[in-house]
Amino acid sequence: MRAALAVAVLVYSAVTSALLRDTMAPLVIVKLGGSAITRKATHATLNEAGLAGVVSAVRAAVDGAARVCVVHGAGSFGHMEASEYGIAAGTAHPEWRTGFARTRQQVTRLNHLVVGAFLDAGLPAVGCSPYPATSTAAPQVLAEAGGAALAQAATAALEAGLVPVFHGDAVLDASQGCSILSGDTLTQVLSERLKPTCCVFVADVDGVYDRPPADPGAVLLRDIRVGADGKLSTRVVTRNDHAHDVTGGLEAKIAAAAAVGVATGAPVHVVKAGSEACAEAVAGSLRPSGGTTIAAAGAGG
Ligand code: IP8
Repeated sequence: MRAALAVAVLVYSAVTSALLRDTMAPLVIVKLGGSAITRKATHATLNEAGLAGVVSAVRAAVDGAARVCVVHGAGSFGHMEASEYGIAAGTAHPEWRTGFARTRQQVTRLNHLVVGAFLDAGLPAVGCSPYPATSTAAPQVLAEAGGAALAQAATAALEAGLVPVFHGDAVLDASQGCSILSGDTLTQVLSERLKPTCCVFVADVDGVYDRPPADPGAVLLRDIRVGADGKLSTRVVTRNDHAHDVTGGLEAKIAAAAAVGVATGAPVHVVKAGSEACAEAVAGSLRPSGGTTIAAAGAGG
């Protein structure tokens, strides 16, 4: 009887310490920008090197016991179709249904390729689509049930030891019939509900610059603080170089990153795919050696 009790105590403590270790492992939400994993100017073309850089960072982070939830944008898979049929603005186009379906075909095709790259690296990645479980109440505003469903799907996948891979999508919308739900909004909603250790936006440049990075004299901003009102501590001049981008370009991305920082209190890193800083950030570093860290004013670090 005493031996049985001792065994039970041993099993119980092994199980609780495993659970504790799992819940204490860093949780990182990684947004792969369309500009990092696709060639934005060429229709439906992957940026193989950019994707490979991110896949190896996630592989190393998972090997180091981090839990990683991935979200990716559409890049050259979907923005062009969404733009042609005006899907972000609703159902005014006479053939919006065709445009909605074609946009989804492209983003899910990209999701299939991204998941494939993770699987090839030995990671148990599972594609998770916002449509049809999720809809928006207004553009970029998730219906309450949709936000809860996404967070629940991500949590269940992570608890099962899987790597969920969400993507920006075309969704039905209560205010205008249909809309585009960007990967940045998804990242924001998942971060608010999952409270990650940190959030990482992977880009095709080293971080956020004070002006477009190709402009003479552009300076990389290592730290940006965000006030409770969403105002940034530093002025950032942006320019949208991609006419097809239906979700607002860099300005919208910085706003989403800032909102994540304010809502979660966690640092948000903007790093380049394949860089050392990318590997560090994806592994859960609070202060990677490069890139830009966006954090709420008053947050530690
Ligand atoms: O590239 C857009 O997601 P994003 C998804 O993260 C589309 O803005 C175009 C269907």
